[in-house]
Amino acid sequence: MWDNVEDYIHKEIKKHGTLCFPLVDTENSSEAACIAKKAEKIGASAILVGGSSTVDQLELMEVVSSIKSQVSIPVILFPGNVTGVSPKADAILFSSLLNSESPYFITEAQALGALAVKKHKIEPLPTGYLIIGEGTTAWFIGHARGIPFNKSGIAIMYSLAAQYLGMRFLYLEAGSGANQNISPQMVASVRKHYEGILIIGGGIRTPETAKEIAKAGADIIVIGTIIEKDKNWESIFSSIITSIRR
Ligand code: 1GP
Repeated sequence: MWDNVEDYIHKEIKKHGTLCFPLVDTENSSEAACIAKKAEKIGASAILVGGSSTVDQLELMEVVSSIKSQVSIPVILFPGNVTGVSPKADAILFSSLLNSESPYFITEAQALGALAVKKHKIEPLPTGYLIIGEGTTAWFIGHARGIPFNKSGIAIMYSLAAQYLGMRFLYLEAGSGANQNISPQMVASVRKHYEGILIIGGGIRTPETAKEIAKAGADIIVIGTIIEKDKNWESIFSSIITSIRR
């Protein structure tokens, strides 16, 4: 069991190497709980709930409560806006979209949401959020100036800035359902400089890709679309976990 989600994540990384967090859709609470339960059984270390298009807070609350009733691993919010804060969650990726062109996604949404995080005693995990590439929902909604996939140097600059600003988590995001995942080369370049917990997500669909990203230095790999769209997701998810674990 765990009291503090950040400590738990560190211990899990020490134990297993790279971890896998499924990102669960907020549209259907009974299905979400069932998916989360299966994912825990397969080996997920935590469940992420949210995304850039989560806007219905009542639905989100139901989904978080139903997942909480089914799993014993942490349920972590992954907000794309203030509407992504929900009372029953254990923790929140309290993120700043560092390469947004809109101050709203860098500090304003965070200020609007902060008191609710405190009130509901949700553990904040300070996270630098960086969008790589363009054309995805996260990129569009977040007014991101996407870092080109082949510009690892720019990703390094932002990653170090996140570290120096005290962000203990860094999420490199290609966007849900992205055609292209973040390259292992970019992950390895960032890994050389960023010392916190490195999360990679977007467009990862195969155990082979997940393995390369893990080997390049990712601490956590996020898998969303496969779980939502692929009937065979349990077997793919299981292979991904096997391929990234030490
Ligand atoms: C999205 O990084 C996550 O925020 C997961 O991406 O849906 O492409 O797996 P996919």
